[in-house]
Amino acid sequence: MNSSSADRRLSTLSRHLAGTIRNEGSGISSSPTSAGNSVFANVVRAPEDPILGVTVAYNKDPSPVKLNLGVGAYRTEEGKPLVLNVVRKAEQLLVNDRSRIKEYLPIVGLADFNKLSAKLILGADSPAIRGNLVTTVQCLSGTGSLRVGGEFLAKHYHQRTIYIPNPTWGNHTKIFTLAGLTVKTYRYYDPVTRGLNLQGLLEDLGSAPSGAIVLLHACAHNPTGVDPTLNQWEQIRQLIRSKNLLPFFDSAYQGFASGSLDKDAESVRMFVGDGGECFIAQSYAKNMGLYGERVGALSIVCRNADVASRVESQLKLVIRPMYSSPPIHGASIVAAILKDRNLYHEWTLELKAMADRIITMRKKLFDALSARGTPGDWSHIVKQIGMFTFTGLNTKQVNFMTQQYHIYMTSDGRISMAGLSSRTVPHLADAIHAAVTTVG
Ligand code: KET
Repeated sequence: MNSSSADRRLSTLSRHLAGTIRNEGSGISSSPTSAGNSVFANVVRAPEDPILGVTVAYNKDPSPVKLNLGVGAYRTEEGKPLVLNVVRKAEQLLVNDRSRIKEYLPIVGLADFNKLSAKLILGADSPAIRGNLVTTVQCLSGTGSLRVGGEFLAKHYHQRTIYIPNPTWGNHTKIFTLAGLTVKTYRYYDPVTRGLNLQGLLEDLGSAPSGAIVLLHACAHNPTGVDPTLNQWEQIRQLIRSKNLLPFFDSAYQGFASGSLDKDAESVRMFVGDGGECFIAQSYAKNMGLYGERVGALSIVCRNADVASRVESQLKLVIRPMYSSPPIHGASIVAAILKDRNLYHEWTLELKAMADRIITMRKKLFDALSARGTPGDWSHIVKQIGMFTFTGLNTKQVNFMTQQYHIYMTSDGRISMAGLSSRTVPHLADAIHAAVTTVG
């Protein structure tokens, strides 16, 4: 899809979200008292979410061989969800501490959690943190952090257009549109090379209006698994700074790309290191396995400490009427782990083990397809980074794999490698082989 057709699709979607497109013939129901007729009789059934809806379909399938490779959620070799040992330990510490209470947190969340989260993404020795240039607020995981950042920008920033990569995580468009921003896309992925379209990216950002916001995936780009090299990041940084564009990082996979927390933060640190301003949304869903605890943070790096503190005062006005203050449990787990040397070290080992298991799955799937002589070049399976493989399978092939093999994945051909195990690789390889050889 080229950028202009992607933009047309976005503008239709944004009118949908704003509620200005209605079904033919629908109108406000005449009277709430008319017998047997609901005042909501005209509500149209919404489609399932393109990612979370895959799990809904999977749950309905009675087949014993079914496999859910839709949502990006880590599974063990046994195919089970994983609670990290270090998380269990931290929870035990919290439970044993009788001095802990359940009072409301402040609007901005748990102070320790905020400080430690900024340190985790920016680095322990970050001059921006030392200079009090960073304001961090605890939010409802990555999604909530993006939304709070989006709402703040729509209210206080002069340029309301945000450029997101094409393709990107499907929820980005909805989050930023509903926050009140205008969403446009920039070229990112080249399906021919299955790599980064750096030229297209630089051209599109080069022609963006001065000041426009640019959404960047800090690492492990979802859904493509294609990240810029450090050299390419540097070119992107120079362009963004020279045009006064405003970078907004989505960091949902720190530690999951390379297995190293510091390495996966290099892109962000490069931008913060130049002294310019930037936004960062962090999620602990994947790297601490805290999915359902909804724990994340929004950091805004400002030019000076006074601006940072005024920005924070306005973030509170965004948060208070939205959900008042964030939940206490998940953030307490994260803070307990980040502040204790031993727990932190244990976390890095468990994180590395998750990242390594995913890399092993990549090798196994690649070998299984090679062994079957499946037509095509599958080297991207081992080259791509992070939780997902962007297979290149089309929607028809995906549907075929779901119907014939009970394998569930998003219709764009993305598979969550974290949901795969040694036991299920052969089944997936059989399905891909059959899809490629029988469905065009
Ligand atoms: N950013 C990206 C790039 C992302 O992939 C996700 C989740 C999030 C933010 C938000 O995660 P949170 O749980 O709010 O911290 N992605 C997976 C789950 C989902 O779609 O909700 C996914 O793509 O499968």
